[in-house]
Amino acid sequence: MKNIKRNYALAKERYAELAVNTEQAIKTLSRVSVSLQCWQGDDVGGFEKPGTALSGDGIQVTGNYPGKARTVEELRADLEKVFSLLPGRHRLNLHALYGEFVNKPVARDQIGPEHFKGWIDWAKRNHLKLDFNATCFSHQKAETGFTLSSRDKEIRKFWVEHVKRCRKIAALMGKSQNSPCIHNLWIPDGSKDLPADRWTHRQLLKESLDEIFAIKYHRKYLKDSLESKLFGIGSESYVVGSHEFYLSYAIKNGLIVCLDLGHFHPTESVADKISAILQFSNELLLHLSRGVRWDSDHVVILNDEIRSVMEEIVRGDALKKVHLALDFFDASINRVGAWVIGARAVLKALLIALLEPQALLKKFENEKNNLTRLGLMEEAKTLPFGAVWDYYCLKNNVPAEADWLKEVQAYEKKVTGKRL
Ligand code: RNT
Ligand code: ZN
Repeated sequence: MKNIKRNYALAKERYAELAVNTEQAIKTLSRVSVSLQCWQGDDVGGFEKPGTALSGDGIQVTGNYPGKARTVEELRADLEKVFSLLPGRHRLNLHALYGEFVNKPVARDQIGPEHFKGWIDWAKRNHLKLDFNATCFSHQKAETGFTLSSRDKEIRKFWVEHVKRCRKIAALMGKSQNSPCIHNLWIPDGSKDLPADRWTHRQLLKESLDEIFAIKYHRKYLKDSLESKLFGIGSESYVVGSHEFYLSYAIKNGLIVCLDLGHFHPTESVADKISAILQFSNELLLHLSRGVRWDSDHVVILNDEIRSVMEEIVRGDALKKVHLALDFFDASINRVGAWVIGARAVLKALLIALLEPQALLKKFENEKNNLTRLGLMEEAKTLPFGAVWDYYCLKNNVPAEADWLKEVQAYEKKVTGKRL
């Protein structure tokens, strides 16, 4: 602890030489909330039917590390542990299949606020705000590979009703927490092999969305976002809700687009898209994830991609416009630990961006001094941000350095490791 304070004092001096105020960076960081995905705790299982796992249609979880949450109580306990290891105040992102359908299955086109009252109360007690997602996958009515864009009118009607109900639930959450709830919509619709007709499904999706969003809620309570994807398992050749589709739809209708870091070509930069989209939209949602080969949902780590995304947000002074949410699920390692690694990596990346000698970099750029600009960018990579991070953790009474690992291990011994 003595070292943490001493290291911080030295780092603070070093940053000051580059016109960076570490105290200000810490203050800004402490005001940012990241929305944590409930689905990391049980491999996107949910509570519709106890013991069911994510079934195909577009996303997949691999691994069978013991200790996954099996009940609402277990999931909440795990989340409380995770939040206790993160500096700052954050949010919880729920999926519709996580409602409390205790002992009586409820059809997705029948769900209502009553199934989420427990979550709302729990969130209040834990000073957390909620976000929400319709669940248009892991369902018999999604098995053909099409939901909102299905050619079958009955199937479409079912999913339209589901999403309508989800938005209603989300708006209620927003109202009761005094902070808008973001409702994000991702659907798995697409096809494995070459379609002969790419047009009809997109037209049907547009019609379904028009019906869904005809119902208006105050933005104080609900903000709607749409998430595209490049391809999925079983939708390799065609995805109805592509980036162009949703970007166009969102801009035209005043909705928010959600960019998932794992949903683009590997050489495409999501960081570069932020300043483009925000010229035409007031807000953006990011699903922070890590694509590896075919999987778009590996645990987030402090890599170049996440760092450049945070840099872009900070350089554009866009922290109020960009909503940050985690989206990964890994069943092959301790799930609580995976959550913590991803969430802490995001906060670290943001801190590093806040500590960037931005004023100097922009000055050199204006002076066309490109060698110094590049040189300083290189030097900035080895500045002592770790010392600032540890100090920030200490200040927030959460484990600094690698101490969170001990806590996760103790929790495994006492709790998750005992789940059979
Ligand atoms: C799937 C999307 C989507 C899901 C969650 C569970 O590829 O990324 O966001 O991960 O809705
Ligand atoms: Zn996502």
